[in-house]
Amino acid sequence: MKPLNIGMIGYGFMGRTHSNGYRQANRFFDLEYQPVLKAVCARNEEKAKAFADQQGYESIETDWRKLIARDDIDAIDVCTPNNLHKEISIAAAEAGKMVLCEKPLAMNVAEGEEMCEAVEKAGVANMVWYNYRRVPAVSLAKQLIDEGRLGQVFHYRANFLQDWTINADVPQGGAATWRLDAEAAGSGVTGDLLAHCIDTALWLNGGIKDVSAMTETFVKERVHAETGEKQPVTIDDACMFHCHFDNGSLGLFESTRYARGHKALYTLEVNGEKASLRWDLHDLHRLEYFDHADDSIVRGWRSVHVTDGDQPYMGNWWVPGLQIGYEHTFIHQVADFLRSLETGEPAHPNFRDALETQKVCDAVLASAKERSWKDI
Ligand code: SOE
Repeated sequence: MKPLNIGMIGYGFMGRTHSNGYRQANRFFDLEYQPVLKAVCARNEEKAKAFADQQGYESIETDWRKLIARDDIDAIDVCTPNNLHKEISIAAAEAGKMVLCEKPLAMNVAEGEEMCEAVEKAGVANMVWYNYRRVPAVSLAKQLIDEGRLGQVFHYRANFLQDWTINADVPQGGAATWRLDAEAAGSGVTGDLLAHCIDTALWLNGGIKDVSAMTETFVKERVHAETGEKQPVTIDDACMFHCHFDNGSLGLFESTRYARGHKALYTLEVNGEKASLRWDLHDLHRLEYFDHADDSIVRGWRSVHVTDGDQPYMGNWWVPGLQIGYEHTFIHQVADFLRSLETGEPAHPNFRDALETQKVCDAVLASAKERSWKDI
């Protein structure tokens, strides 16, 4: 086994999902490389220590530049708020480290371009954590589309619905609620939620040509968690857009944090000439599939329980019929990244792929602001 020494920066919810991925990948996939949890970095020493103890990191740092300078680190995992992605990723690449960056890639396209140039110039492996591609049912959707089973695609539809910011007392900023602060997040639901839908859509259905969008900010002012001051809210609380794909199909996307009753409902549907498919994160091991070629008297939506050994990733897990969950998407992403180091074939989505998603996000926000169609 070749060790791959990981240095993680940040220790929030995503830090836990990635750390679990690093620990589990070799237990279920036969791989040449084995991640070693070398160090975690956070400004607060006590919190970094507690995270290191719980997740199994060997050491801590409180200054990310020191972590990047360490000779015993091969790969930097950027799990910070979005406003630090660029600076850390570029510094890591310049130091010759591989970079795994949380989504969205950057605050905007200009930053994303600099990040792509840095990793490409340094020639370091890079990847962005758009994990939903690696839900087995979503990977199966990709396989069915690539096999041509849907025929010409007419419609692509996706939603990502949450309800956790309806209460106007939820603050913005700070460690727990930086996603509500445009200074730290860049945007609201567009970069946080729609970016997932866009990444999956580009992967399943190809490039997007142009977009027309609307956004809304329902709660206009919130207390900032760090200053205690009431400040205007400048993120988008909800965003909808429609678009043309390069393949001629029409896209319809919606995300919000104000859909009472929905906690993390990511759904997608693709309608083709010959067949349709749909998927729902709350029932993530199922792929719904309708094939018009079926005998008409039994034709209907099938609910495929994606747990069989010949379905994506499932041969590495339990026995047919026993399902897996959200955390496994990160384990799959680690396994695919480690495999890419063996084969020399880049893992996806890499920074360049994520820049395409960023372009769509920026165009969506510009379209909403200017109330006009935007080309990508
Ligand atoms: C926001 O609540 C969030 O945690 C996103 O930041 C994640 O990317 C998404 O997968 C779940 O929701």
